[in-house]
Amino acid sequence: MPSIDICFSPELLPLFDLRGRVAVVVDVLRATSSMVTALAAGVPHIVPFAELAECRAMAAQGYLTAAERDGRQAEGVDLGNSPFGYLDGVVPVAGRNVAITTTNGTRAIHLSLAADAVVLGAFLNVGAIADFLRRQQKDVVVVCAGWKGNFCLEDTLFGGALAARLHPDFDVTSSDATLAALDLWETARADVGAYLLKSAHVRRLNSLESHQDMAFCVKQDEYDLVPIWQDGRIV
Ligand code: 3SL
Repeated sequence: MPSIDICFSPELLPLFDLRGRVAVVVDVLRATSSMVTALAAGVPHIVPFAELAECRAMAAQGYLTAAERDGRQAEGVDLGNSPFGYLDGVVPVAGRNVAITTTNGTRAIHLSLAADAVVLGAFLNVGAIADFLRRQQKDVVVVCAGWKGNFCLEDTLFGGALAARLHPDFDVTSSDATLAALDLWETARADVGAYLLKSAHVRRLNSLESHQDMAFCVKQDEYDLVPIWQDGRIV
C-alpha cells in the first residue's frame, strides 16, 4: 500500500528522498490556490520562477507576470498573488500564459523537482489531487511551502485533509508528521476558516487588507483539476 508523508517546510526537504514518489506542493495561502485558480480561469500554462527579475523578463515573451514579496504585489508586474486576480476580470487572463514568483510557493516547487511527478495542491482541488494519487499508486510527500522556512498551520492542515481523503487506501500511520496533520485536521475540519483566523499568515494577510482571499482559499473541491509540472511549466 502506498504511503503519504508530510514535509513541514522546504528546509526539511534534504531529509526526504523524493525519487519514486509524487510531490504535492502546497501553499494554501496563497500561491498554489492562485495557480489552481489561474488554470481554471483559462490560463494555458504557468512558469514559476524563484527570482523576480527572471519573472519580469517573461513579459517580453508575451507572458502575464505575477509576483508577490512579503504578501504584496511586486512593482512592475501585471498581477499579485490573489486568486481574485484571475477571477475579477481587471486583467483578462484566459488564453494568456503566466510567469509567477512568490516568496515561498514557487521556491517549494523548484525544490521538489526530484520527485517522479510534481503536482500543485490546495483545498480548492483537494479531491482531484486525491483521485490522481489513487491512480498513481506511488508514495506521496506533501511539500508544505511554509513561510520563510517555518512551519505553518494552513499547509499542514491541507496535508491532514489529503491524508484523510486517502485513508484507508494509503498508509497514513507510518509517519508522525502525517499523524500530527491528521489530528490537526480533526480539530479544524468543522470550520477551517475559523480555525485559521489565529494563524500567522491570516494575520499577515489581514494587515494587508486581503480579507477575502482566506475565505476563498479554504473552499474545498471548487476545481476538478490537477496542475502538474511538465517540461518546465505547470499545465
Ligand atoms: O509565499 C508565498 O508563496 C505566497 O503565497 C505568500 S502570500 O500569500 O502571497 O503572502
